[in-house]
Amino acid sequence: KLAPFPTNFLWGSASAAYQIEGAYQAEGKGLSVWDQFVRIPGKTFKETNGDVAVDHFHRYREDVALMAKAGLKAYRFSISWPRVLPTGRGTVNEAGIKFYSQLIDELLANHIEPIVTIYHWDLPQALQDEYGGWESRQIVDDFTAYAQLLFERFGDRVSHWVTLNEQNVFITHGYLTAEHPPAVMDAKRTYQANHMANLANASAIKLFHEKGYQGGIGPSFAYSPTYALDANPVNQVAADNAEQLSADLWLDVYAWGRYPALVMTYLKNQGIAPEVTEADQALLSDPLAHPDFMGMNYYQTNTVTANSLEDGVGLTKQNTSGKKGTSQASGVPGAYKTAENPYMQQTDWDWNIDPEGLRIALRRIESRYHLPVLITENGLGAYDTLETDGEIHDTYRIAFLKAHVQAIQEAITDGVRVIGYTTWSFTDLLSWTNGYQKRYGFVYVDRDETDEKELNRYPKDSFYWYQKVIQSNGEI
Ligand code: BGP
Repeated sequence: KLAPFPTNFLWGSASAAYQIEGAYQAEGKGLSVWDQFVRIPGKTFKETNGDVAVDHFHRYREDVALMAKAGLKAYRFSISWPRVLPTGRGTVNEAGIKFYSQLIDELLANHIEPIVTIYHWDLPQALQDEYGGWESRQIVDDFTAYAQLLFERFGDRVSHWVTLNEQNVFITHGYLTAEHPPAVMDAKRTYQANHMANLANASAIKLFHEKGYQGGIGPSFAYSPTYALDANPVNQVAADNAEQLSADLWLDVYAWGRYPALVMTYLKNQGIAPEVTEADQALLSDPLAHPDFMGMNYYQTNTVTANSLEDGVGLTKQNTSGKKGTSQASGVPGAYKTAENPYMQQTDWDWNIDPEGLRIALRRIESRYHLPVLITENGLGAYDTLETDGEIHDTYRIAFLKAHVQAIQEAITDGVRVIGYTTWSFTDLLSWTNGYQKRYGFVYVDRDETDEKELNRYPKDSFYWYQKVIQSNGEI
């Protein structure tokens, strides 16, 4: 028999500033690295960008009204760092503060709890230009000061804070595969920038705890658990390699403040290990710098086999075309490479559909780190069709979410403390490298520039399904 969802379970949805707000130069906002990156020809899918996005900056009241209609208990959104601090530090843009303050008030007035992400990838361009952004130690102080500003201005009304969204993604895509800004491909710089991000995360969490702000704080990690393709022992070693290199390398540092030993040995052997000073280690190990919950974004699992050191498969970019079957294997030579799992189906972007993997991810975080989990993202990116009557029959999304809600309930029954589930996403929004065609929302947003209904909102069938799930506290 399945255990019920806790009565205060945070049923919600999520978004990120750059992907929804638009108004990229409005009311004193500074530019972010994404505002700049999308202007480099050929850098993004079909040259789309977030200049207008879904215009949430001007339509937030309408969006919150829809959230209230859906019955959301929580809404996770991010604050644009350059909207509140246009040059990254120093002078505060009060108009930016006012926007988020009004958004928070609007949510609370509708009994929706704000979950605030401090950093969802839109670094102020000024900090990138001034000292190289995440590669410099200066970022640790600047990020902490930025976080403190938010705690001071909004801390009385916000009780869940997410420090960094998917550090594992923004660092590896920014410095290893060059899919995100600053589009570097250099392993040594990757792990150095990653170390700075670890320090920034720890420093902001420590400050939050030291100052005694209400509520809890934690990072959000993009977790894709790994399976070995089969019982061949060499594939089991490959799966262990992948799990350590793609999960423990981040999660162990967040929860315990130490880098996994085998990963450090591997990075040292390759000459790409970060430099960890004694002061760094002291900060990372400080219990005050450890999270109150683990935020987890879950989309899929990976299945791997062994990968030779000499002719091994290396990193490859993702399928950003939306043409099923166009992705290739990727991996780390000498460690692992991805393989097709015969038990799974894929989305049009070749992401594995695996609800059981969510249960596995939840169980592993609870049993390894003894932390409650806030599922900060999960959802299905798909093509949707707006019918002439304004309806969207996204049965595939309902099926996907149903299976994942069931997996969460199974994990709760297993004993995992899951505190909430904010699906990706509430409205449709910009997918960083896939443009607007890959849709995740409960609410369809018309992005057709040729028609006067552009940017109009339409609840999809999944909107009404989720409304019932929330009303019944988890009946799918
Ligand atoms: C996560 C990000 C989100 C969102 C989501 C979907 O990695 O935190 O911002 O974009 O993935 O990914 P995509 O847009 O590539 O389909």
